[in-house]
Amino acid sequence: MASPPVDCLEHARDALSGRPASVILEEIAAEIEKSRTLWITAHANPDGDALGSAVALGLAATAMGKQVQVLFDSPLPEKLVGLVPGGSFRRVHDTKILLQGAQIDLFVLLDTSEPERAGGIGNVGLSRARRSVCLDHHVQTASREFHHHLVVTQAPSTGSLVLALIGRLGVPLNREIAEALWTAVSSDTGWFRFENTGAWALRDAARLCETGINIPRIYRQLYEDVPVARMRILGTVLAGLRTEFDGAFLYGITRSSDVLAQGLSLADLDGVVDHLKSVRGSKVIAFIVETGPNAFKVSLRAQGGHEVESLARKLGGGGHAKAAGGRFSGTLAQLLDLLRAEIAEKLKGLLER
Ligand SMILES: [Mn+2]
Repeated sequence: MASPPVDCLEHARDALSGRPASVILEEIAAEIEKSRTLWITAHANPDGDALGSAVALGLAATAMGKQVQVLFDSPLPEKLVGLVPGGSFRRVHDTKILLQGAQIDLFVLLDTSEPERAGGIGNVGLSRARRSVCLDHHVQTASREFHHHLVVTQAPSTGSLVLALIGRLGVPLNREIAEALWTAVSSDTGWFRFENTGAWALRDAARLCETGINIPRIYRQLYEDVPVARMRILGTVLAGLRTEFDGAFLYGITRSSDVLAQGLSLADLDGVVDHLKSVRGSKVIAFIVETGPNAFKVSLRAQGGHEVESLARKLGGGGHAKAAGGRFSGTLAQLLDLLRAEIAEKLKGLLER
């Protein structure tokens, strides 16, 4: 029997080109070394991986004497903002402002390889920068607009790629960089519980831990310290859970108007879908948020041999095999019919057995 592939960057390949990931990482490191001015961003509505990766690389490049701006043009959840140093990123309210001034040397896009997923900054960055790179770990749909792109789908997080990159840049890990990267790796692995938790994620964890970061503080900030209103919303979602296909398809629904009425934002719903995953027998899990009349946001999770990335893609979204999401315009009945049809197809092999 063949032994499983070693779970590390050195054995990984870029999903698009098939070239060794470590070679491309060297090229990206060289690109950063020769740049003086950098813009760094990640996908819109940043999660822990997007924010943590961008801030960590920003801090490292700043330590190298570069002029760095870490930019986001969408609001950031307060929870996450508390995990990175004040002033380590900038919220851009109007991306037109970025079109003024001199060109920059390098644009870095993280945790997505599709510039349009970074809001306005993606395309503005590409047009303003002489050179561009992206590092990502989502199922590849990468355009070839970048001078260097690295998409490693088996990487537990983009933060894991950034950690390796910072190593190649020769920047010593300090506590601030390590905390940002811990935020990245731990949030994408669900605090080292999801299927992307393996030797790679745990080696990263050990390395970051050695800098003396305060892990319980980050845990409390990420997963606890929630407003009681979120618990109430979660309660209504749980009370309304539905199952179909003998429990293999599990879904919960809420309305954004209910969430906002409780003084919460949609970002406060992060993690709810992962909670639903714990139900016995569930294989495909959907958390549906009605965001407006005939408009829905759908978060998807898969267990065991199943995947939801292709389903998310049909909803105009994407993600990972086991965790993905998209949006739907139409009635709830139409959305559920679409999900049922897709899930019936996915479960067919299993049910026939
Ligand atoms: Mn990620």
